[in-house]
Amino acid sequence: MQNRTYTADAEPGETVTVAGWVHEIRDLGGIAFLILRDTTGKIQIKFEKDEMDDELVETGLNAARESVITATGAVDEEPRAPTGVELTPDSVEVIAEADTELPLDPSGKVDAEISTRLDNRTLDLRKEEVQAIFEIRAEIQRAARETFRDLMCTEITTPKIVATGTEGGTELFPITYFGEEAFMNQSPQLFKQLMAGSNLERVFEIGPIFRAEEHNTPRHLNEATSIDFEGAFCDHHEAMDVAEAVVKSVYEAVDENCQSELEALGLAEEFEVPEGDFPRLSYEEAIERINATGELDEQLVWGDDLPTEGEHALGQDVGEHYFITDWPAEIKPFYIMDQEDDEQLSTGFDMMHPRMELVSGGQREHRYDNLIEGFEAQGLNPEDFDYYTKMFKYGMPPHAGFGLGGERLVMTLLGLDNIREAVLFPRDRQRLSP
Ligand code: ATP
Ligand code: AMO
Repeated sequence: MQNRTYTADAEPGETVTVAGWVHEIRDLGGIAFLILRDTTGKIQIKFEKDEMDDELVETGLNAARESVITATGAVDEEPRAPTGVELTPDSVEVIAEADTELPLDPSGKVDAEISTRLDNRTLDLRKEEVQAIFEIRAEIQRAARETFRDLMCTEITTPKIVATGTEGGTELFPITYFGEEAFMNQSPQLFKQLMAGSNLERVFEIGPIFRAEEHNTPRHLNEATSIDFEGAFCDHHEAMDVAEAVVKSVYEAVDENCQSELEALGLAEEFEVPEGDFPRLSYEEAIERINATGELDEQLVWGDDLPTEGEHALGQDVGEHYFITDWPAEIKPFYIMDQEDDEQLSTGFDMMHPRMELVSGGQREHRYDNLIEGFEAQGLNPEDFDYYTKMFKYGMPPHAGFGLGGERLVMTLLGLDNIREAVLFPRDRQRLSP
């Protein structure tokens, strides 16, 4: 819209046209105020009934809440106005009228259930604190991209419709692809590895992953955003360094560039950028510490995956981001390399937030024969992965990488209770639209 001024840019002494939604109307009798809201904030529009054209007053004050309007007039300083300035209109135009009955209250005075909010995301995102989550999410992705670029990585986009899965057969969404069976991709794993073997060497991707998780939890989605890294000539220690650098840079960027959003969420005081190196515990140490907390009914033994309560107990114990390294090889996928001096141990690692797992990664098996054996050991037919395995015969360097859950990063950074808060239109067992 030409000549439009954002409310945050409306300076005293100017005559401007603002455009946005009717947030609130306060009619005090002789004087009334319409609060107009746009993406940058709000502005008070003053109607002095005796001094203004009746039609103008009527147009402004009869507009239903959440209608879209424009108003043109002089901006003046006004200490009593919420933002210290107000606009006295010469004209007001209703551009799109809103129903008087709304499915949820964007002013936030009346709470709504999460399902009502997700069904009406447009209205939900008119709330300052919900808008703030998505402004911060965008900043997180921007900062992650910048850090990867600083670390010499090239951003890639890999296919989401694929012929084979990699992260366990039960969690695939099958689709029909011109009469053939295909799947929605669970992870860019194989493609990013193929690019680590190309001259790109160091790559990253921020893109969707699809997982047919049957269970309904506050930290699983059926469509999530994965922040993936893969680097040639990297080992698992270097991949952990990259994961740590990315997570820290994201916290720093939010701290530096999102203070008003943190304030809208009531987090400005408590928000902290992680300091110091993230501790790196071995799997063995992790299970010992979990057992020592006495929080689990049954003691964990070597080879067990960490149950959710175990992750919580350890998270409380450690109290900051940390890595778990030296996992048993048998519970890590085929593409993770075993340790050279002990085949029982893998080079796989997880990065944990005290509340949950954020990252999985490791050094990859780049030796052709070992890779084929790994497929067979996991019950996969290596021939189905020929497009991948054959590239390991043409000069595949050692490489390592990780996948970082984008929504879990937003969720843990902001202390959100439910991962769905961090997605515009979440996909879960119950939810396929909007
Ligand atoms: P009139 O001026 O026609 O007699 P009124 O008596 O309703 O109308 P005021 O007494 O000026 O209006 O104000 C009513 C209330 O609105 C008061 O509490 C006053 O502090 C507040 N108020 C007045 N002008 C502004 C303004 N520009 N911004 C915010 N609050 C205002
Ligand atoms: P993994 O399966 O552990 O590893 O996934 C990596 C990270 O992605 C996030 N994540 C999810 N977030 C929300 N809902 C889900 N259903 C979901 N599934 C995963 C988590 C998890 O830590 N290919 C490997 C990564 C690698 O080795 O590079 C992989 O996909 O935060």
